[in-house]
Order: sequence, then structure tokens, then C-alpha cells
Amino acid sequence: MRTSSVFAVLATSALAYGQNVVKVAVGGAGGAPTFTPNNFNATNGTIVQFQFTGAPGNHTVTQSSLASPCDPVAGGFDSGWVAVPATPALDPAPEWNITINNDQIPIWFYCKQLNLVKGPKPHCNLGMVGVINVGAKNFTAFVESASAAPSVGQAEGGLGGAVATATAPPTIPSGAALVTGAPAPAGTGSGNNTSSGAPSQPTKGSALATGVNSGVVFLATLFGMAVAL
Ligand SMILES: *[C@@H]1O[C@H](CO)[C@@H](O)[C@H](O)[C@H]1NC(C)=O
Ligand SMILES: *[C@@H]1O[C@H](CO)[C@@H](O)[C@H](O)[C@H]1NC(C)=O
Ligand SMILES: *[C@@H]1O[C@H](CO)[C@@H](O)[C@H](O)[C@H]1NC(C)=O
Ligand SMILES: *[C@@H]1O[C@H](CO)[C@@H](O)[C@H](O)[C@H]1NC(C)=O
Ligand SMILES: *[C@@H]1O[C@H](CO)[C@@H](O)[C@H](O)[C@H]1NC(C)=O
Ligand SMILES: *[C@@H]1O[C@H](CO)[C@@H](O)[C@H](O)[C@H]1NC(C)=O
Ligand SMILES: *[C@@H]1O[C@H](CO)[C@@H](O)[C@H](O)[C@H]1NC(C)=O
Ligand SMILES: [Cu+2]
Repeated sequence: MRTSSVFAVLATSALAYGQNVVKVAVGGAGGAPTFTPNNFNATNGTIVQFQFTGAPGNHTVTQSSLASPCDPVAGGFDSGWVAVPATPALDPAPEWNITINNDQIPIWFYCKQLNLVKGPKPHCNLGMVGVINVGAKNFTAFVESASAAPSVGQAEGGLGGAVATATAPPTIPSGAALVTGAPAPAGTGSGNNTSSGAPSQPTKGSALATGVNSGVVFLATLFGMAVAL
């Protein structure tokens, strides 16, 4: 009784502070080309917290489209390259948050990696793709279409647009590397097309400056609240 009321309070305060969060692991053990989970729903205001925990890993989170699963979509988000060594394990892992701005439109994404960390093909062909808010569309068909894509688009995107946006590039703790392409600023263009913003150069310093952030802090905060209650 007491326990459940504590959790009810936690859930309520998390929502009150707009901290509806979905964590997605980018990359799997041994370089596996995966997003976990890769098909989920997230309402407006939800933070999708991409955690680059796969080691070794060298991946991107890049918005695409149902029509072209392995190509960046105009005005879409793009984390840029985040490389994680096999060892030592990074704690916290590199991390990138995007906020859902429109939960009525499916948000498709893929990894741009062509190099064969694992497996015989680029990661998008191997199923390193995902969707947020699939609605009536068919994720299995999207994965099949990605596996057959003849090429994997490498253009650099930015922080995103009207359907989902980041406010900063990924955080890069010591030991990891943001190789290229800190995302461009979110465009100020109309609608959801923000592709007029030119991709910016790497801003490794600013990424490092905020590198201590992680979901661990969020969990620790909740834990502290639970203890306090
Ligand atoms: C990560 O992959 C990108 C694209 O293939 C490449 O340019 C970069 O050198 C790689 N970084 C590391 C540390 O392997
Ligand atoms: C989420 O935001 C979008 C864009 O403002 C809006 O069209 C949509 O109705 C909102 N979703 C809900 C469930 O209110
Ligand atoms: C997401 O919502 C759709 C309906 O819009 C539903 O069919 C699907 O099962 C939901 N996915 C998950 C993982 O709950
Ligand atoms: C989704 O796509 C898969 C692969 O093309 C297909 O086998 C399946 O029947 C489709 N499901 C629906 C509900 O259309
Ligand atoms: C942009 O919005 C249109 C409809 O308003 C939608 O069909 C399209 O998928 C959106 N593009 C992105 C990248 O979200
Ligand atoms: C987005 O805007 C750019 C530049 O104005 C344009 O070239 C491109 O076709 C637009 N894309 C979409 C999907 O509207
Ligand atoms: C991502 O969002 C979560 C939840 O609000 C927060 O705890 C975390 O610090 C954020 N991470 C970054 C890198 O901003
Ligand atoms: Cu990848």
C-alpha cells in the first residue's frame, strides 16, 4: 500500500516535470547493429534518451522516412558519429536526447554506418533502424525495405525539426569520440523542414563540457526522492 503510493507520487511528479523518458540503447554487445527498443510510442514532450552503450560501437541516430529507410530526411535529426571503444566500459555512456514534438507522425530512424564493425553489410541493411509512433504503418515492412536498400545515405543532418528536436549534440564522456558532425542548430524554417541550416563543424569542446550528464543522474534523483518520501 505504502510502496504503491510512493510510486504513484513518483510517477505523478515525473509527469508534472515533463520527464516522460524512453531510453534506447544504441548498439549491442560486440558491435551488434541494433537499437533497443526499436519500435515504441512516445507522446508529445517525451524525451527519447539514446544511450550509446554498445561497445565497441560507432553509430549514428539519423531520421529517415518510410519511403527511404536508409536516407536522411530533409530537416530531420542526426546525432553525428559517436564512437565507443571496446574497453574500458564507459559510465556514463555517450548520450543524446531528443524531444517528441508531434506524436501524430511516425518518426523513422537509422544508423549511417557503412563500415563492417560486425556483419557483411552496412548497419541499415542489417536492421539498425527504428520507429517512434508507428501508427497504422508497418514496421516489419520498413525493416524489410531497409534490408534491401541499395545505398545508405551519408548526408549530415541537424538537430531536427517540428516532429522531434534535440537541443544539443550528444554528450561525449572521456574515452568516447564524437567523430564528425555535431548536428546543426534546429532550423527556424516553417513546418517540419529545417534543412536550410547548414551542418556545423564538430564542437567537441562543448560536447565534452556537458559530458557528465546521464540517465544515472535521473535515476539517482528518483531514488533520492523515494528515500526522502
Ligand atoms: C566511425 O565511423 C566513421 C564513419 O565510418 C569514421 O569516419 C570514423 O573514423 C569512425 N571512428 C572510429 C573511432 O572508428
Ligand atoms: C502533439 O502535438 C502536435 C503538434 O502540435 C499536435 O498536432 C498533436 O495533436 C499533439 N498530440 C496530442 C495527443 O495532443
Ligand atoms: C503504438 O501505438 C500503435 C497505435 O498507434 C499500436 O498499434 C502499437 O501496438 C503501439 N506500440 C507499442 C510498442 O505499444
Ligand atoms: C507487414 O509487412 C510484412 C512484411 O512485408 C507483411 O508480411 C505483413 O503481412 C504486414 N502486416 C500487415 C498488418 O499488413
Ligand atoms: C513533415 O510533415 C508532413 C506532413 O505535415 C509529413 O508527411 C512528413 O512525414 C513530415 N516529415 C518529417 C521529416 O517528419
Ligand atoms: C526542404 O527545404 C529545402 C530547401 O528549401 C528543399 O530543397 C526541400 O525540397 C524541402 N524538403 C521537403 C521534404 O519539403
Ligand atoms: C536526457 O534527459 C534525461 C531526462 O530528463 C536527463 O536526466 C539527462 O540528463 C538528459 N541527458 C542529456 C545528455 O541532456
Ligand atoms: Cu550502427
